[in-house]
Amino acid sequence: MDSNFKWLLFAILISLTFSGFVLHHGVLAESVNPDEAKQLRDEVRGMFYHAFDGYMNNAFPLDELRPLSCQGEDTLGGYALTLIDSLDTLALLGDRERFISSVEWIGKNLQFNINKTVSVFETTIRVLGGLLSAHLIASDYATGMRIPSYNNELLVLAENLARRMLPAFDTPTGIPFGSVNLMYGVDKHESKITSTAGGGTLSLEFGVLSRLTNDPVFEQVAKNAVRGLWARRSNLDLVGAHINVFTGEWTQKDAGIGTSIDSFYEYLLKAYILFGDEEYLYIFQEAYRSAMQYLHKDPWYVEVNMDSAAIVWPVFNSLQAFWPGLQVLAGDVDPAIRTHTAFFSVWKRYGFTPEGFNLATLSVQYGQKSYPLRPELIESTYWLYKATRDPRYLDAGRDFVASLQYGAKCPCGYCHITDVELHKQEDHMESFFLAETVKYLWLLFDLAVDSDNLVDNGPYKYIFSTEGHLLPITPQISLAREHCSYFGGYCPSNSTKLEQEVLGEDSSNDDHSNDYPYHESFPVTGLIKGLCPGLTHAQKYGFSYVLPEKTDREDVNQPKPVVTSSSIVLISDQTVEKRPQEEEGFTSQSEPIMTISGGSSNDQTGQELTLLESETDDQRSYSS
Ligand code: DMJ
Repeated sequence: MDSNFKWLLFAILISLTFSGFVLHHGVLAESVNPDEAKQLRDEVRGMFYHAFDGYMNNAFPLDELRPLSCQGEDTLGGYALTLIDSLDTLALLGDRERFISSVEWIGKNLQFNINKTVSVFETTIRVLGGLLSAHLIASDYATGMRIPSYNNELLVLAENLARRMLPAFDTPTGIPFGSVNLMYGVDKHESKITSTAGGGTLSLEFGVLSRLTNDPVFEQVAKNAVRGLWARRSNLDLVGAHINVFTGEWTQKDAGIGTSIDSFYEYLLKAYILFGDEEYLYIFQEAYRSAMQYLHKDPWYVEVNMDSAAIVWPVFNSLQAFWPGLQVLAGDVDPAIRTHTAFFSVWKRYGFTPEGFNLATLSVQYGQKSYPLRPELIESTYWLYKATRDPRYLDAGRDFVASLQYGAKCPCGYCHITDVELHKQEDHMESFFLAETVKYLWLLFDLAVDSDNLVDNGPYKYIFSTEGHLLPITPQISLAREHCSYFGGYCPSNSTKLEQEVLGEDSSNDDHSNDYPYHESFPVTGLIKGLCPGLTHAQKYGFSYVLPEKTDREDVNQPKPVVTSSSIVLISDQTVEKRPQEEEGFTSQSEPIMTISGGSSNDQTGQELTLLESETDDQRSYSS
């Protein structure tokens, strides 16, 4: 069969699925109104406590709950994983009492000096991230959840844990081993193969830790890992799924936005927003453009060979569903809406999203029938509701609640669904159900009610880690002064002044040897933190803006850009002193302050549609 014809067939099948969704929607119940939104928010709160109390009463201090048999199991390191993952949800729900008692218990009882080999990725996103976000809440009056007796116990634990993971980064590529023993380091028999998500999703947690401890090592190793991966991208700017951390060879060359890669993309953009580090932005821009060019088959995404862009997997996998949420953060809302609609049509069809749904056969992918309580589609629903306030996202939220309540609720919590066609329950509840799934559902409805919560109406802007943990954009974490001056990044070195000089600080002491050495961390791309007043935005970023809005003034250096559908939105920092740009007509406070054209395209030129039907779950590994 001619490849163009195959592609046409594929496109027709996809549009049939899509139109099926639209028809289905015609018979939906009335849209969620404010009263119902409030009821749903309260119901979600009840869901949280059903699962949290179920865990505390039946499983704690083991890692996770077996919600059917009401028992516990150690699944990661044997350190009360679900409690750590739940801490900031407790704070978000305003449960002072349980937040305090949980933080105190962890501070007194947890220790990582244990002979356990753990996943670097899972330990970072669940445990390190959980500890750091709870620390930042418990130690800060502004959150309304400060614990008077708290004395940085969680930060000390976080640092201790991260140091135990550092040996994993000792590889020729800088990409860490997938697992590390918390007592003895990396075992000599440890596998050298790791996933792209596993090696490239550490920058938020490790970066925050560096900025809280003033020890740059954590931020540096995480960034080196990203560089190690990105340096091995293909000529198409795509990354594969698995790589050998010693040789740097890709052992699995399927490029995609889901399984094994997903949060690599997520952390590029979020690390930029949180830390103001433009190197991440540059990588994100290139990676995103390429993903939209080769992986996006509007509204779906496929997996392709990273070198040839030939389609190898025309499959929706449930981890892809975070992508529309990321696109909202990137300011690329239109494709996000279309993709969310398509992904949600899969949920509507089965009541849950299976791990894999084959876009060519329009059926559940063989061996990928389960729904392990994943949050991704709900997360994107929250972001799209936040961006559009379209009530259809509340309606989707109501469907999520109904499915979980009728299909997944079990005696002591919520059960995994082993088969979305049979709705069979399995005796397991991943900790991310409380860290993410319930959190995003609650936030969705709270947004429709009064948004009086830490995230939407709190003292800071928050970035969600990939595990849903709240990381505030505070001056200490985002190095707000660098944020102030990062508009000046990417300057020729002779026109650069370090921020201390620019901001009028005492620069008489030229000994910068004890400074936090961020300037060191840019040699690869030549990015420099500093201010070079003579450059336009386009020169600074290497991008052209679409139609900068005309102002009365002759200020060509800081044009106020026009939002395009393909853009990066920078979120302003509310906490810093007034910055020069505000005086020059920038939107301030909670409004996005500027956009950068990002470029997206949809290449549908005749690509090979190769179905690898024999590959099953057993042959592919998943990032959590
Ligand atoms: C979580 O651990 C994180 O969201 C991760 O990025 C992907 N897998 C699970 C949720 O599905």
